[in-house]
Amino acid sequence: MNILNLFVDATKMASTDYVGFTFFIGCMAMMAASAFFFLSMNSFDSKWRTSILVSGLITFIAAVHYWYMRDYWAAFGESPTFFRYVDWILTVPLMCVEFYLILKAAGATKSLMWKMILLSIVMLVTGYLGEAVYPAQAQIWGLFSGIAYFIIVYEIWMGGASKLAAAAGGAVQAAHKTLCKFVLIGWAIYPIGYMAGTEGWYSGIFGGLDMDVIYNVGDAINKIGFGLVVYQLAVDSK
Ligand SMILES: *C/C=C(C)/C=C/C=C(C)/C=C/C1=C(C)CCCC1(C)C
Repeated sequence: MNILNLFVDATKMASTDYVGFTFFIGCMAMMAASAFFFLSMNSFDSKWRTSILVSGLITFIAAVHYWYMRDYWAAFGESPTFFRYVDWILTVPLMCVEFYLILKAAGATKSLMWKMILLSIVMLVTGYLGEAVYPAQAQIWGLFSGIAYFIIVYEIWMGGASKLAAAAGGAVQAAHKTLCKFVLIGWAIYPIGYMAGTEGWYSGIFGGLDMDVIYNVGDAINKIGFGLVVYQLAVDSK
C-alpha cells in the first residue's frame, strides 16, 4: 500500500464501514465520559474520589486505544487485535479494582482484589492466544478463557465479594448488584464477538457477525456503564 492510499483510506470512510464508524464514535464517547468523570470527581466526598478517578482512567485508557485502533483499521482494514488486548489488559483489572474499592469499607481485602485481577488476566491472555497466536485452536483457548470468566462471575455473585456487599447493605449493595449484572450480561457480549471472529463449532451460529462491531458495542456499554454505576453510588451516598 503506498502512502497516498493510506491517506485516502484514513480520511474517507464508507457509509457501510460499521467497524470504522463504531471505532470513531467509540473514541468520542470514551473521551466525553472521561471528561465527565474527571471533572465531577472533586464534587464528591473523598471516600468516593478514587472510585470516580478509576472510572475516568478506564474510559481514558480506552479513548487512547480507540484513537489508535480507529487509525489502524482505517489504514489496514484489519482487526487491531494487539491494541484491543492491550486496552483490555489495562482496563479489565481496573474494573476488578472498582469492586474492591466500593467494598473496601465493608472489609474487602487486597487478596480478593488480586484474585479477581489474576482471573481477569488469565481470561484475557488465553483469549489472546486463541484469537491471535493459535487461531487453529481457538475453541480450546476460548474454553479456558470462559472458565476464568465464570469463576469471576461466581466470585462476585456468590463468593466472598457478594457476602461483603450483603454486609454493607444500602447503596453499596445496590451498586454491587448492578456491577454484577454488567459482568454477567454486559461481559457476555465478548465471547460472542470471539466466536464471530474465530473458527470453531460455533461458526455456523455466529460466523455472520462482525467481531469488531460486537467488541466496540461491548466496550461502550461496559466501560461507560460501569463508571456511571460508581458515579451513581457516589451521588446516592453524598
Ligand atoms: C473494557 C473491556 C472489557 C470489559 C472486556 C472484557 C472482555 C471479556 C469479558 C472477554 C472474554 C472472553 C471470553 C469469556 C472467552 C473468549 C475470549 C474473550 C477474551 C473474548
